[in-house]
Amino acid sequence: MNSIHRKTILEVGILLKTQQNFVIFGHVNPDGDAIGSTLALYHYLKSKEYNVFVIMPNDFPDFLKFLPLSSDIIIYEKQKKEAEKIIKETSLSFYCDFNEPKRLGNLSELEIKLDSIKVLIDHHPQPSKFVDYSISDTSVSSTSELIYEFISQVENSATVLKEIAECLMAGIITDTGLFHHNSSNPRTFEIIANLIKSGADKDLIINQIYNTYSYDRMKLLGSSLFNWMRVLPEYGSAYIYLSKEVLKKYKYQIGDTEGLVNYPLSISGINFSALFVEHDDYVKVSLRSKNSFDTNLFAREHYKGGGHINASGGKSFVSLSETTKLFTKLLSKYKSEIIEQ
Ligand SMILES: [Mn+2]
Repeated sequence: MNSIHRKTILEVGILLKTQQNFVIFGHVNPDGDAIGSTLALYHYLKSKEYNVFVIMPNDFPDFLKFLPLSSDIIIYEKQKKEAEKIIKETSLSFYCDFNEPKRLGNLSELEIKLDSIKVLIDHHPQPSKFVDYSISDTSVSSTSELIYEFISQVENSATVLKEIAECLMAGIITDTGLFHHNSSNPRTFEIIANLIKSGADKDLIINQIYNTYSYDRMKLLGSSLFNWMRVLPEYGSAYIYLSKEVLKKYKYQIGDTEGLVNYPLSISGINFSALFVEHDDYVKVSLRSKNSFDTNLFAREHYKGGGHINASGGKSFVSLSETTKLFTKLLSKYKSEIIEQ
């Protein structure tokens, strides 16, 4: 973490003491890092007896609901009036794990008009400038890692409250895919060590997140790999496509396709993987790579999305079959970038 960020953290640390009403926002379709980082900050500010709320644009997967106080999270889609009242009264807003207002989904218009002080804590590339304070660092594993740096520096302590440690551990574990990617910096493991010292039970957290599939989810995984995966060795690529009918057959719940996009990368010679999931008005696109092929650029260019080099997402607004056809066409254009690395 560089000295500019250290300075900003201390500035924001001082600023906290002058404010009372805080809101912490996460992004649409919140993942483990969005929930882990916001909830950890929530526990911290609550322990300081501030008036604080976490607001998400929409609901989050069940496998994250074991996290302490996750039931306090306000889901804008379900609790509009309550959320609007809280947002009006807030004097300081935190934005965690995203860096563009549009990632707030249906909340974005309402929120950005607000004249509260804005603090960004995030690790995605190319942040847009809409905040007063920015702790934006693409070199860390996750936003949860930055929240750890924030709390430990403001408190001047390497250990944190147990609840904070559990949330941050969940965020780091999910954003690195169990330390498969974005985790080659020794600092990440120093932080994990400090979280264990703080009382977080690593094995329990991994079991809660990864070993709590429903039988239907497991069958969806089997079917996805057996029936709906196409492997294109000539492009070093593979994709999985899931129609609404298939999702219905396996009683799809939010979070059931989480991690599915990583499976094709286990095939030798496959460097780039995509997952296409059909929704009512669009096809959700997830992209992963295991070399330096930049999925963030690919998602920005073709799917109105973005993310990181090795993990990105976006949307396609043509049919599922059209989406996979166009994708295959694009592969021939990117072939050398995907393979020759
Ligand atoms: Mn993240």
